[in-house]
Amino acid sequence: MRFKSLNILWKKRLDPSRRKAVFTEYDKQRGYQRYHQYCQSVVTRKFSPKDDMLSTQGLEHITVFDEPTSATTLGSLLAKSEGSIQKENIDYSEMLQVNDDIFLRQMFQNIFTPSIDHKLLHYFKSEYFVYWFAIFHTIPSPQSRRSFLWHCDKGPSRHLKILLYLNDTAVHGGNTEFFDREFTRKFSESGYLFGPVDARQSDLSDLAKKLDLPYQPKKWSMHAGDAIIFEPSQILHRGILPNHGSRYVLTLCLLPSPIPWHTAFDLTKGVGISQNYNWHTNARDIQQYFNS
Ligand SMILES: O=C(O)CCC(=O)C(=O)O
Ligand SMILES: [Fe+2]
Repeated sequence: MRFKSLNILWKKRLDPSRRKAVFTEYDKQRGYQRYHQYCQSVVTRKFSPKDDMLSTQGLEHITVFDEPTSATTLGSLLAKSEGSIQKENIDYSEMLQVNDDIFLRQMFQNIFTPSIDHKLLHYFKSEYFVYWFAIFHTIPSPQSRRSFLWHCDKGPSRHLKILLYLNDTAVHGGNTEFFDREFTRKFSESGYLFGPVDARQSDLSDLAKKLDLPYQPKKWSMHAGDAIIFEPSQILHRGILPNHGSRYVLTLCLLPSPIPWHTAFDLTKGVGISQNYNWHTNARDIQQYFNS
């Protein structure tokens, strides 16, 4: 009897209809698809077709900074940090608060090199902007929770995150693992995606086996200045906690934009426009920041 009710409870946690429900909510009901189409309709820059890994698989490992630039950037962020925010119940990670607009604008300018800019322009087929950014400092901790267990982020189907490692995997032992878009889509049949946070797992191999899917998570040895660009709502991912040092990761959340990122940055004073990293209830409200 006890096992039967546990089984029912578990089944409830596995629900294949959730993926469609999430994308219907964000893309259609909250209007993120319409907003994206609007951004595409006003793009003036030209971009040529690309079949890079980001387009074909939904994730790509790139080098953004060389080692010295990464070290200088991290040093400046630490020096400029005016404090940190720790989320409730998360004692292994904090977000550094840096408010120097001029420094941040230059930092983003250094990140959005012509080749990365073109990759993003091509991915969105529109301009893009930094919806929010955060500098995560994570320390060694024995127990993986939340974003350190397998998940997809809730949100529109077409948005991107950049995880820019400011120090080396070798220095801390931390990393991030991923499955590509095709695996994640097939795996969605298991009903695991977008389940309750407390049902997240560190090992999906049993569920993958039931679906006859090869279980080969991707990860790269992240050197200081390396980044992963990925579609967080369509790509299963999980952080790997550091085990012998501090891990510093700059996370950027990118959305399509009707105007280039630097104009958006100037209009929003560089703070990003998402309140507490939450999605706007209606994507129409994002446009108002750019009408001036
Ligand atoms: O910290 C990590 O490696 C993963 C973070 C994550 O899940 C996210 O930024 O969506
Ligand atoms: Fe995530």
